[in-house]
Amino acid sequence: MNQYLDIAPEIAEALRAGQPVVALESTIVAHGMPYPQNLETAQSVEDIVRDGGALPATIAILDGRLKVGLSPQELQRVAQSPDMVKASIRDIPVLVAAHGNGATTVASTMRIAAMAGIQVFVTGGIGGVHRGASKSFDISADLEEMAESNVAVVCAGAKSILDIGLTLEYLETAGVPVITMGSDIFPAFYSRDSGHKSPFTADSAAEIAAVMRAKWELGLKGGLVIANPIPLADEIPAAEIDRQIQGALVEADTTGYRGKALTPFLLKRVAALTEGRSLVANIALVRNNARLGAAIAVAMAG
Ligand code: PSU
Ligand code: MN
Repeated sequence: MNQYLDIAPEIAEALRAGQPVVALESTIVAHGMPYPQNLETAQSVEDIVRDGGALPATIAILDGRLKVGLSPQELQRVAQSPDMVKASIRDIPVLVAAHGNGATTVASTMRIAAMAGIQVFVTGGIGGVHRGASKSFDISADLEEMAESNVAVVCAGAKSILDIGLTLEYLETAGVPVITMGSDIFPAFYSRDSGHKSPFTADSAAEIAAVMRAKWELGLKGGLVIANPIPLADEIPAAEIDRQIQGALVEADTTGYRGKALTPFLLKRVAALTEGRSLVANIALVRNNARLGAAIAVAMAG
């Protein structure tokens, strides 16, 4: 086992026994939501995964150790301490060498989950190709990682702060199956309809698990995007949130937010401009994803 990895005993044992485990990221906790909603959401997502018959393994970098499975105190630390670096792939070796603290993005959570042997990962939304990427070159490392790590990422699609069409193109190039649960339309996080067709559709966790097994047994390297549309009752239709997203994008541009600071800035501004409505939707969709992720992990173990 990797000398930098700390797998919580309960999770190590479950993995050895082939029992279902679901990885969870920590950037969404440290940089995606305000305190205390971030901590409450992280705890409730862990509970939902357990209720679904799987073990939750929240991933973060603490004191330079790659942690798989956090204690309640460690989760609290991720949710509250101001020194949690937003840690993507490039940050991993730097934080390890400096004994630093990092909240892992989708990309780095996937990589660490794969190191630990976890095949299912639940999050809110994935990073992607930013609008205007032809000039800024801002394409999330999440997409590169999808071609690298054998992990299925359950999400509510991609936010329309991104160019969703280009994000889907990139995933096609990287050979990543994008499967939407129960719909032939790819979802846009707060909204069920991104205006883009989903490359594939599935109607059950078992069907998704069958594709995962086939992919990896064939030796096809890399991940899958499992898009789970936000429940209808929690949805903010695109037409109702587009104006705020546009506003946030213009603000980011004029105030010079770019690089790794851009996504957290946009999330904060959209939450403020919708007077918290986007945060409520965000919490609902992550919880919904936790239910599906647990079901997929159970189907993979069965
Ligand atoms: N999208 C969200 N919420 C999030 C993120 C994305 O709706 O919290 C976070 C995830 O951790 C994702 C990261 O991996 O932002 C992408 O950042 P970047 O675009 O800098 O790669
Ligand atoms: Mn970026």
